[in-house]
Amino acid sequence: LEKNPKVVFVLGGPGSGKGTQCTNIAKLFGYTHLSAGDLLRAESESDSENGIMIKNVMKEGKIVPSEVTVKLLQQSMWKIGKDKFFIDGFPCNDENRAAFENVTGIEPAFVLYFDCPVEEMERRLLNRNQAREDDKIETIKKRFKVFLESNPPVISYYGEKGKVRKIDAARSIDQVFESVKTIFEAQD
Ligand code: UP5
Ligand code: MG
Repeated sequence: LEKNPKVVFVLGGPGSGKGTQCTNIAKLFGYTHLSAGDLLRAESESDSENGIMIKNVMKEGKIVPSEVTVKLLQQSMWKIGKDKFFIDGFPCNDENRAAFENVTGIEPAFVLYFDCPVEEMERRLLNRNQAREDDKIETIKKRFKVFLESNPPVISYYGEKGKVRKIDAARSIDQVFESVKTIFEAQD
């Protein structure tokens, strides 16, 4: 790519609605939606050398090593070749964040942060279709623990740079969508 694409990180706990909102808002504002979790799940199903490792890490609700995730994200952006991306579910921790910025040279334009109480996120994940291996209650609890430990440093890092747009994600899908839309109308 001649020029780095514009990147918006979309963060929030498991079940906060990142994927749901990205799907709707991406179309509206001409972004390409990349879910780090989806890329990792696809990679774990392929016969890549990292497949088994990724599967095991995800089953434990832990964070896959940065070099793997950053490479997948970077390759996807190159392959797709568009100029505006939502990166959903990444960076999970400060190490992810630093690795992405160092390797790609990209700083996000801003960070959407879906703020949602754990009880509501748990309800949503348990109500989902149970198709995802990590939507079992034991793994859900582990994902929450990792999120609560690892996400605050990322939010404070970008918060200090004035880049965090926090959204109350505990409301209905439509209400959250309206808030997200307002943020993009103000930015774009
Ligand atoms: N729903 C959505 N919005 C709702 C609303 N406002 N009101 C009521 N219901 C709502 O939504 C979840 C469910 O809630 C759906 O059924 C939806 O209809 C409903 P969704 O939009 O899917 O929420 P999302 O925030 O995307 O939740 P997800 O489960 O995808 O979150 P995670 O962050 O846990 O999952 P992700 O796929 O990003 O990561 C999975 C794993 O991959 C991680 O645990 C980790 O092991 C690994 N990973 C890494 O190692 N590194 C990374 O960088 C990323 C992931
Ligand atoms: Mg998701």
